[in-house]
Amino acid sequence: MTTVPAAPGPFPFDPATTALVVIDMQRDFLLPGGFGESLGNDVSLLRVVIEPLSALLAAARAAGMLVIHTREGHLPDLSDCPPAKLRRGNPSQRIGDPGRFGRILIRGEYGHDIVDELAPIDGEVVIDKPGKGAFYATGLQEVLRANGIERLIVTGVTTEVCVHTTTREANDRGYDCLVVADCVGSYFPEFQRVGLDMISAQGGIFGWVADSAALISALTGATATSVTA
Ligand code: C5J
Repeated sequence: MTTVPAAPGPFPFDPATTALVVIDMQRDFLLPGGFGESLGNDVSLLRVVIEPLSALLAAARAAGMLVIHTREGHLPDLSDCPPAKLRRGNPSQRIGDPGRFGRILIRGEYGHDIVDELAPIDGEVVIDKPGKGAFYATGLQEVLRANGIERLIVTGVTTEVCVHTTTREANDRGYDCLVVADCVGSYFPEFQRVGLDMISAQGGIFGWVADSAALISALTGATATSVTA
């Protein structure tokens, strides 16, 4: 067991029973010229996450932790995409439309995949999810159970959407979650700040928040003993 300084208080964890979850670090959200930018967003606000998250990913791998990546997206025929999600808003491009990096948020397309810097390696789990939360309509719960996971370290994008939804889903299922402040990103600075505050408020209503530097230093001295891929 190791402990990381966090808000609202220390977060104790054992790397053997803790998974690093990397949410939706996909080209469609992060690359200049991609879907995220076509919605009028400044993707540099998400891209700042890549460097600290690469360092955290390396530390988690070195500590032998289970690493789980997620990708938001849909089947090519869009049969898993609720019409309400397709209709939402007034974007110049919609899910399934041709984009600069292939059909937008469609499984198998270049833009749907994870950015090169954070590409999964052999043995890591990749969860394809049609919703914002990583538990909805996926096998995530079974993967966690099969690996004896009790706590999650949550990273990725975007803070107030898929990171929040997944953290809330995990919290409701009994997992203690640590959200890593500089390894989650939002297109909206005020949502980033408030999104993080909402997690640790009220004594940690959804979980804990810490910086990657503190987490990496806690991980450096800790090594997982058993992880089933
Ligand atoms: C969004 C996500 N923001 N991964 N997806 O639509 O947060």
